[in-house]
Amino acid sequence: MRIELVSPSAGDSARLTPLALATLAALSPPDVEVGFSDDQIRPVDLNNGFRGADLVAISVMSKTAHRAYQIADACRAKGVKVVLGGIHPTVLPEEASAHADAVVIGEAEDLWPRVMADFQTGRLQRLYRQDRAADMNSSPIPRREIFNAHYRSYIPMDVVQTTRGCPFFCDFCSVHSTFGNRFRMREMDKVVAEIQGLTRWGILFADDNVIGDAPYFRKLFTALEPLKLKWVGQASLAGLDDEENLKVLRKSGCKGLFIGFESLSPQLKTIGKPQNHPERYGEVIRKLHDQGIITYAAFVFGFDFDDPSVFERTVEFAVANKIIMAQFAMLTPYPGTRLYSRLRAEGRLLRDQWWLAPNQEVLAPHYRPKLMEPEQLREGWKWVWKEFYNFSSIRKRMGFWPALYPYLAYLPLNLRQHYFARHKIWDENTRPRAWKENLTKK
Ligand code: B12
Ligand code: SF4
Repeated sequence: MRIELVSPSAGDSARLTPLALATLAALSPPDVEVGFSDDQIRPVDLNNGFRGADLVAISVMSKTAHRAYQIADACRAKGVKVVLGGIHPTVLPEEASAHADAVVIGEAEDLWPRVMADFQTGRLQRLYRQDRAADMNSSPIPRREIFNAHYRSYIPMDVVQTTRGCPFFCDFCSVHSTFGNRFRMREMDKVVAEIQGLTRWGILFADDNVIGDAPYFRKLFTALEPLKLKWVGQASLAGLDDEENLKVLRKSGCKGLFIGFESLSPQLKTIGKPQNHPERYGEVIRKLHDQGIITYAAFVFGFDFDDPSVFERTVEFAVANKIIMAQFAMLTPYPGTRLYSRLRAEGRLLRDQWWLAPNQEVLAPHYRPKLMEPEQLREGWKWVWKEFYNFSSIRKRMGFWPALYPYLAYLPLNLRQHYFARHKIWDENTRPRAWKENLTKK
């Protein structure tokens, strides 16, 4: 029997190996042959995909739902059975069910072995629902060899997860409602053993907040010190005031942290993010830079307290504080979030199921902001990308901070983002590069 694990694409995104699918591979019975397709790297041929597969399993985020359903429908038209799982089908199982033979609601650790057993005995069910949060220690070491065929196409980092869940309640986020509002940790020995077997240049920790449980984080990352890792991860501002955490970060080889600053407004608590204190952002950035850790800052535009002056203020702050990398997003009402329910109740959604639109990127925002028109939000967002990554601000942000080495290391990344800002954001050229390459080759 052969299964095909599929990562659908919705546009160019960071080329990182999808950990969920390596986990599914490891949870599959050993006698099952496992194939893997990454639609971003080699676009799935809808007329002729996955020959020889008995079952196709697709991992779906809201952003990739449209493409995932397209692939699923094409497979089913050819008589191949399809299972959908991941955050989007977990939140909207009925919608997903219209495109699948089975939908998995929740984490795979307990459910995937059941799906496989049922499929093998011809008793596949329509829905599989998790009845309790998975025990993180039941998660096997992911079978990363499924990525070997695309080895060179990925950023040379292995993706590792140490915790799931988040105790915060940001109202635009799906994590606390889907993965629970407390941290679930993996046993340290298991994490260390997994990392010892990795071969790529660095590691990206897929935890939502790698320093979230401070005692666990300190113990684990101190144990990792002898491995001389280079790693990046995501962290909440809540633990970055703590000097001890900063020291552990530096000593364990942390090179950069993706941090949800979200906004410079003091009204952040109204969206469930009281742990962020904008008046202290500058200090946190400086402290991280002093430890040689770059800040990859995430900002969101379009909150109810954002007026059109937000764009210029944010860029000014980011350049003045020498933020090396930043990501800017328009507020997006993901299904299953409090934000989605509220905007819907207020009659402010422009498209209830925006994720089903093939050109959702170009249509965004998908709701009516309070203090500006939707077009102002879109134009302001585009302007920010262009402004932050233009050559003049790259020069101002990087200088020779704090030494020549980081300058050399991060300049190419900024130049790449300069290209991204101009072609993907400004010119609205949103289709994945590989799709075009494929068309030209034909
Ligand atoms: C790492 C990560 C990324 C990486 C992805 C790397 C990669 N290739 O996998 C990068 C940085 C590229 C990324 C990008 C984005 N991300 Co992201 N990301 C995450 C993060 C932090 C962890 C995901 C992860 O790897 N988890 C580890 C694996 C093992 O767990 P898992 O994926 O949840 O899978 C488990 C189950 O869901 C299930 N499962 C998953 N797939 C399948 C499939 C089948 C068939 C089955 C049976 C089960 C199953 O089983 C797995 C094991 O239990 C999550 C937050 C989170 N906690 O989930 C956000 C998250 C998934 N991202 C999110 C978003 C919004 C984005 C972006 C749109 C951001 C942006 N503005 O660009 C982009 C979209 C990328 C794209 N594809 O176009 C949202 C998605 C919300 C939604 N409703 O879709 C999340 C939930 C964050 C949030 N705060 O809400 N992301
Ligand atoms: S801190 Fe991050 S993961 Fe936790 S709820 Fe807020 S945005 Fe989501």
